[in-house]
Amino acid sequence: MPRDYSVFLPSTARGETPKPPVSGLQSLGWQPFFAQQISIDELTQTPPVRVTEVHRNGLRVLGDRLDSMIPPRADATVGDWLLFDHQLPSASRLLERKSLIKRRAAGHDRSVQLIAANIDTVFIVTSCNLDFNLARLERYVALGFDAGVTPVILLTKPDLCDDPASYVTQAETISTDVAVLTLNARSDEPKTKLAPWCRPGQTVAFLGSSGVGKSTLTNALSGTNSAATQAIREDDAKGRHTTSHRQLHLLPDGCAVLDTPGVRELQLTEAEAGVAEVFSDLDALSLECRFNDCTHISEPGCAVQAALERGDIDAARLARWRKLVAEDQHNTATLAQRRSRDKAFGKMIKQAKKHKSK
Ligand SMILES: Nc1nc2c(ncn2[C@@H]2O[C@H](COP(=O)(O)OP(=O)(O)O)[C@@H](O)[C@H]2O)c(=O)[nH]1
Ligand SMILES: [Mg+2]
Ligand SMILES: [Zn+2]
Repeated sequence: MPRDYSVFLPSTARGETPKPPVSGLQSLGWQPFFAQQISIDELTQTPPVRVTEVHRNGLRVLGDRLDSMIPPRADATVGDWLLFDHQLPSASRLLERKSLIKRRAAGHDRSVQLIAANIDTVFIVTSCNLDFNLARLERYVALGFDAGVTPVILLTKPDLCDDPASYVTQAETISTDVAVLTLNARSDEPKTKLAPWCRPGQTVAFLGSSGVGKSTLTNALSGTNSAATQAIREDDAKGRHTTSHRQLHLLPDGCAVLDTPGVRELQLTEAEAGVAEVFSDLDALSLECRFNDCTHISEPGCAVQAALERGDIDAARLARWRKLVAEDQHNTATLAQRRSRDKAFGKMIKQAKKHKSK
């Protein structure tokens, strides 16, 4: 039976009268959450601008009749709001975020990489083919929950698949709080099927592997070809990276859409709450384990193992949960170590400078 998706929608989409398309700042995604952070004086002296493009050599910021490039800064990412300082653009104040999508940076450096800020809905995109992977979807959903964003799972390429419904059934096991939709990105379906989330003043993002149709979906929503797309390899369904930078596409009806390059490796860091939300049943069980640091492998009094033996939970899903928890804990701990090391180093430099100036 198809699920009733209206419960997942923002209140304005549940049959209330739609507001007319927005203008000015609102069409960039400006919301009361940001407005309440600034005074009228600030608003006139340092107008709000949104980071709409992130390039290696700078950030493009857009505001009400304002379009500028500012130097790159490590603390800002696409979707962020800044109070634009005309005299010294690099000193523009960063506004508090409504949501933040981040991951552990790829490679040996365990630092955090900011993916996008102030996103309302994240469309987690995969295809009805070899790209489909339950563990990866769970990872993305945990990331979305943890970021404070509404995750929605999109299954593309149903037109190239004999049995799209079987993918839907699998994806729906992830969480009862996440809508799952199939849609042909190359048709007119995206505009109608995604309309409930792509409302005026909203910001949505597409995340997923290369080749699943993120740029095609972006183009379908905007009605343009501003996002470059490319065919995938037929043998393993793998895509190639065509989208090289992160960019917010502003739609005429006042929704902002973020297309992202495919992410090869997505590791969670500081996402404990998000993982617990996806696996809320297992998380609740673990509270009943005798030891509070139970790893749920062979400890006596383990409520999770007991549930497994009774056949109440799925062994594969349990294994995926344990793997994600371990990964998140490991990355979070190394990140904390790194931060305290950096702090100690900063202190040492400060003291050395003080000493020198004496
Ligand atoms: N038949 C079909 N092709 C699709 C669909 N979605 C994407 N494609 C094709 O898949 C390829 C990769 O799409 P692209 O948007 O570049 O993927 P991205 O890497 O996620 O941005 C392109 O050739 C698209 O035309 C779909 O739903 N059906
Ligand atoms: Mg792309
Ligand atoms: Zn246990």
